This record gives sequence, C-alpha cells and structure tokens, in this order.
Amino acid sequence: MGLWRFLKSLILINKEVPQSRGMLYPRESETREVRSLDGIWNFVRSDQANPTQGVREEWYSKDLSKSGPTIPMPVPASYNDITTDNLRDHVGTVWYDRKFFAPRSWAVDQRVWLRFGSVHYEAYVWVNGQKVVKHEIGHLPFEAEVTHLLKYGAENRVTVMCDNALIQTTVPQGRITELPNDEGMTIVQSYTFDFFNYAGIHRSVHLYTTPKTFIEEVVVTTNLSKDNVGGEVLYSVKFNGSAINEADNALYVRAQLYDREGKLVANGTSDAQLSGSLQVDNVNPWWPYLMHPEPGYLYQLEVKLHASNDELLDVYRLKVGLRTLSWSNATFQINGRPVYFRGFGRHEDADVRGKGLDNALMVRDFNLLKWIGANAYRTSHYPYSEESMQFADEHGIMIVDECPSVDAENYNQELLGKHKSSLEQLIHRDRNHPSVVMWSIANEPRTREMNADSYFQLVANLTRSLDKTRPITAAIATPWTDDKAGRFLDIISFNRYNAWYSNTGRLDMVTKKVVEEAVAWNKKYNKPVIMAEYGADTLEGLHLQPAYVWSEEFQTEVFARHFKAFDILRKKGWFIGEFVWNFADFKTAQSYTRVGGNKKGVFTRARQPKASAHLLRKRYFALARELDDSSFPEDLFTYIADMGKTENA
Ligand code: BDP
Repeated sequence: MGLWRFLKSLILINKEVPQSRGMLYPRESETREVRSLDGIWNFVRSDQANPTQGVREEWYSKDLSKSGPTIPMPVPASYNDITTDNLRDHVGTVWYDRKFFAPRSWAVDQRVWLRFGSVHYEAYVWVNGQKVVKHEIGHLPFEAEVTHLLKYGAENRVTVMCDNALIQTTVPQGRITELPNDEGMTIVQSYTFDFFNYAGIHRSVHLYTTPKTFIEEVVVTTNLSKDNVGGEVLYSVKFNGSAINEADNALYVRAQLYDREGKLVANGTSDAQLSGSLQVDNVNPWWPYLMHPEPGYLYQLEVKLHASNDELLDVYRLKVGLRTLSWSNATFQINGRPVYFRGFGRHEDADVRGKGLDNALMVRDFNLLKWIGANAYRTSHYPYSEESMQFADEHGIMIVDECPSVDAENYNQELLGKHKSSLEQLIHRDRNHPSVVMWSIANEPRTREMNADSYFQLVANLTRSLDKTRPITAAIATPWTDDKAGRFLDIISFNRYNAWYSNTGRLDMVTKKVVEEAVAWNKKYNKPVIMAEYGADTLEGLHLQPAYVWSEEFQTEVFARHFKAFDILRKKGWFIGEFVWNFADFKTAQSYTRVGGNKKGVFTRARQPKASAHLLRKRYFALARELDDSSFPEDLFTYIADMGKTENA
C-alpha cells in the first residue's frame, strides 16, 4: 500500500447516509388493504461456483421452474434447515419466486406496495421481470411501489434473489475463502460471531394498498407531567402524493386518541406541517412489567389525512404508550422512577425455521419471559421482528434495541456507512415503540483497535442526531483498560464470562471479579453500568455434584455467584441491570466448543426450563418485590415443610 493510501485508510469521514422513507407497518383501514404473500414459494440454489449465473441468464424474466428444477420453500423461514442435504452451508445466491393475483379493484385510484419484513443478507426483487428494489442488511424491512408493474385482475410473479455472503464490508462482517476439498476447490464462509448465519426470506411479505395521496410516516413522542397525571402525545406526519387542491400545505391531519376501552380521550387538528399535540388527562402511563399493576398500557392513535376541502384521504392507526425516559450518570428512569433491568440477551432462533418469524414461538417466549419475571431483553445481535416489538409494547417488556453490528473490526469507510445506515433504518422502524428504551449500537466491537474511537464517535453521533429521547449503549467485551468507545455512550454495558471463558470451572473466581470490573467501568466513564452478558454452557439433563462445567448445577452456581456481585453493586447506585446470556439455546456455526450450538440458554431450544430457570425466576421476582413492591406468584416457592410459619390451631 502506498503511503497516501495508508494515511487515507486511517481517516474516517462522516458521510450522509441514505434516509429511509415510508415503511409503516402494513395495517388495514378503511382506506388500505393488506395481503400476505407468505406460504410456499419455489426455490433454486445457485451453483456456488457460478453465483451470478441467474442474473446473466435473467432467471427473473420467467418462472424459475423454466430455468431448472425448483424445490418448495416456506416463507417466512430460513432456508438452511429445511432440506436434508447441504443447503444448510450454501454460500452465495439463492432464488425464490411465486405467483399472486392482483385484484381488478386495485387498478383504480390506488397505489400498491410490496414490502418485505426482512431478507437476510442482500435481496434483489423483480415483479413480472422488472427490477423493483435491492436491499442490503438483514433483519430490517424494505419496500417498493409496484403500482405500475402489476397486471390487475390477472396473475403476477414476484422473484427474489438472496445472497448470504458476508465479507469485511457487510454488517455483520465475515470472510469468504477458497479452500481445497476432495473435489478440487470450494468456497467457505467464516465469521467470528457466535450464531448461525441463517438466510432467506425471514419475515412476512406483504402487498398493501394506499390511496394516491397517503400517510407515509408518523412519528410519535410523548411527555408526562411530573406527577404522571397529565400526558401529551406529539405527532408529526408526512404524506406522499400530490395534494388534491394544488397547494400541498393545504392538507391537514385529524388525530384522535382512544384508550384501551375504545373511549375517545383526546383529539385535535394538525398545523400546516401536519404536526400537532394531544393532551390527555388522568393518563394511564406505559409501565414495564411488574412495575405497575397494569403494565404495557397502550392507547390507539388514529391519524386521518384530509384534503383542504375536508375530503378524507387516508387513515392509519397505531398503538401509542405514554411514558418518559430520563438518565444521568447514575440512573435510568421511566416515568420518573428508577429502573433496574433484569432480563436476557436473546436470539431469534428455532429448530427447522431458523430465524423465520414464528408466532407460536414468539408467544411462547413472552409467556416464559413473564413466568420468569424478566422486565427486559436486548435484541442481540440484530433487530427482531416488528411483530415482537409490538408484543413487547403490549406486555411491558423493555427492549434494548440492537443494530446488526457484531464483532466489528478492521474499521473502514464502507463499513462505517453501512453500520450507520443499519441504525438509521432501525430507528426509522422502531422509533414509535414505547418498549424501546435504549439503542445498542454494537455488540462486542473490537474497541481497542486503531480508529475505534473516531468510528464509534461517528456512529454514536448519528444515533443521537436521529433520536434524542433514548440513551445509547453498546455491549463491550474489550477490557476496560483498552476500550476506546465507552466515552461516546450514555450507558456502559459489558459482557464477561467469569468461570467460563476465563478461569473455567472456578466458581470461587466470579463475585469479586464482577464487582471489580463493574466498578472499573464506572470509574473510567462515570456512567451507569449494566452487565449485559454472563453465563455458562449447560447440557440439559447433565447433573454433576459438586458442580462441574456443562452441568445444570454449574450454571445454577454461576448465576448465584453473579447475583451476589450484583447485590453488592446495586448498593453503589449506578449499577442498573443484569442480563443473562442467553434466554434459550441456539444454533451456531460448527465448532468443537459447541455441542449442537450454544447451550447457554436458561431454556432449551424447545423452550423448556433448565434448573437455572427456577433459580433465576426466584431472583427476578425477588428484585421486583424489593424494588417495585410487586407480589410473588403463588407457585414461586415449592412447599417443603411447615418451617414453623403456621400458627398452632
Ligand atoms: C459473547 C457474545 C455472544 C456469544 C457469547 C458466548 O456476545 O454472541 O454467544 O459470547 O460465547 O462474547 O456464549
């Protein structure tokens, strides 16, 4: 490398990122129709050695089955674990297509949009052979207008090419190498992150209609009075389309707010910029689970876009939770009350469907979260489904919302652009969720590396410029002595595996180390601290007494030693949360340290409790009682003996 190129590689420049538009979650209303394209699609895997063949041969111009044999593939689902052959480890492009009808009624006075909840990693979409959209970065929605490409009252075809290859400039990063095998040479994908690189059409595909002039975006923020009795909903709407009566600014919005019972509690008309505020008396604030008898209280905001002649153009409804967040160098507060986070790092992961959206699994997981008394989780290590974000709103589960950057290293300009874009897209998608209380801008970035400081300064600045109402964190594993990113965060999260990756098996080397490290982070940055990951791999059913690594006894003991540290730390005032790694066992790349995947789950991959779950449940409910005066579930303690508590009759 020449000197100039070397010097240039040291400097990261702050460039604008593309701005997301639209992408409201598809909802029916009197002005909108929604159709699901989920189901069984046709699927072809490309020849790994010839990944661009399909594009060169224009497979999208006709049915995929005309270009070669197809297999059935469920949508939404990861494709990896569906077949019995080596599709699991395929690297590069795969193709999907399906047919659908566009009703004749859609031809008149409507616009039609095609929306993908998430395709991992890169997606190219064609409708009836015409390219409509390309999107890079998994776990985030994208959409395109297809009004002029559809045949109405007739059959249409949608084709998707999906590429799972991860390289040094993708988010997350990976490496592709060519290695000799028994047949000659083969392409191998590797990555440092610890979850399987599932790929495919992971979330629902929708067609939806809007009027010609429609509500494109709604942004909501809320305020509460000091005593939490008065509330305010500030809204701002963007429309798309030509205003009916010449002057664009003649449009206006009528906003109505309904409570849980459907009673109208506030209404108003916007200003010319389509913004306004609604005042709510005797408000029911949005509270986290176990912090209030009625957690997750949501109002419904009805947004009606009108032309200046009062003609109703479009209606969109969304749920709104009224709450405030505030933070300092020692606390994090919701509605003026300090919060102590107790929860998990998680994964979207399940047998067979991989990272595909699965409502049964989602509802089961929320039942388990509530059973165990958790009040929060981090969407490690990428944005989770929009459906799960709505569920978290409803159930009062607080979300630390993480972008897809994991194990970032070799900081470069292109990576920075995509990392920032992933946060822009995430905030655009999730900004209205009351459950989202913090943005996590990375997991375990290599923050001692050259350029880590300027890189994370730029990432944090962008995040703050997009949302000032929530604090920023990142889960850091670099030793505090070497870290260069923490000063750009509001809250320090650290991941550490005492008695597992360090001092394996030494239960006597946990408590003090956790306390010392948390204190050191706090001293260095003078900010609140969360332990965002700790845990131990545990094979369900393996029992060894005294505790020995991989056994259920060991996981339970590791937790207990951490609890002791957390209780010492809580007294210091700035320690604000504990997250176990992980909620459930999950699949990883093959490795001799992983038995069928990562087994640090408190629940198995089939979502059944390990012994540690019962211990954790007692801790989480004990914390809820101590901090928020909530009561114990009746079955929390198993009856053992009288213990002298009952009065003699
Ligand atoms: C942490 C990572 C997490 C891993 C975990 C582990 O943040 O993704 O799964 O270690 O090794 O470093 O279990």
